[in-house]
Amino acid sequence: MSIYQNIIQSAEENKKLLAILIDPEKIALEHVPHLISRIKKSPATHILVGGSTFDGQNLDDLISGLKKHCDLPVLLFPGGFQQISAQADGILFLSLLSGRNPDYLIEHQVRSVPYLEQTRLEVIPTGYLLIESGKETAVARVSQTLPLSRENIEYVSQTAKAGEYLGKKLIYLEAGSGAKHAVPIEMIRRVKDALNIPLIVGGGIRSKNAIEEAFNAGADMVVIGTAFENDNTFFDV
Ligand code: 1GP
Repeated sequence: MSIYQNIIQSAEENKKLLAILIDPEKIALEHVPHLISRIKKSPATHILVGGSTFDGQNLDDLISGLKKHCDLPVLLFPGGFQQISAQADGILFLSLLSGRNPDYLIEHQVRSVPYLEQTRLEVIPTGYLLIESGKETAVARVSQTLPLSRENIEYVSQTAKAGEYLGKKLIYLEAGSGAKHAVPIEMIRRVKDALNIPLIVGGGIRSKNAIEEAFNAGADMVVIGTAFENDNTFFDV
């Protein structure tokens, strides 16, 4: 079964998915085995790898290290076309639909094609929506785009639906790594209601309670980066 089919099936069966995001700039290769031992003790179902400012150096080594010690699917979550590795299982092929910068809507995607064609990565078209979160995030800074207002849920919902109509297979509501405020619960609920494709939510989620709330509102997958980065025992009971 493909990674995407598995996400669809889980969404249909209301089995919630949890992804741990690894920012390659924040992990030294020698720490990968320890990191993996912690991930294995967590409820994670997927590993995402990527970052807004990462230049792609040593990405192959990092991902083969992860794959060597762990069976979870590894998905690239690229901040740019340099972040492609054939060692991963798939790629969230992101288009920043909340922004109006053509570089992040299509240019990076075009430039990634020669790299992607040398891999067997499962490519999952993903509409990526940056939501205002109380402070400027790396995604906004690097992409030079404005996030969508937290107040205008209708517009966020319309943007997500436009992504679905454009053929995206997933929608990712992103508050940004280390966000002050996570995506509002009511926004998750309304976007989920509007969509017929699975919904990923991430950014600024720092507690198990917040994970549960996002799931209950309709997130099919929640992404945890900073909270696990800061405390590898985050998921321990
Ligand atoms: C960022 O959604 C992810 O792209 C995770 O964010 O680091 O705040 O958990 P955090």
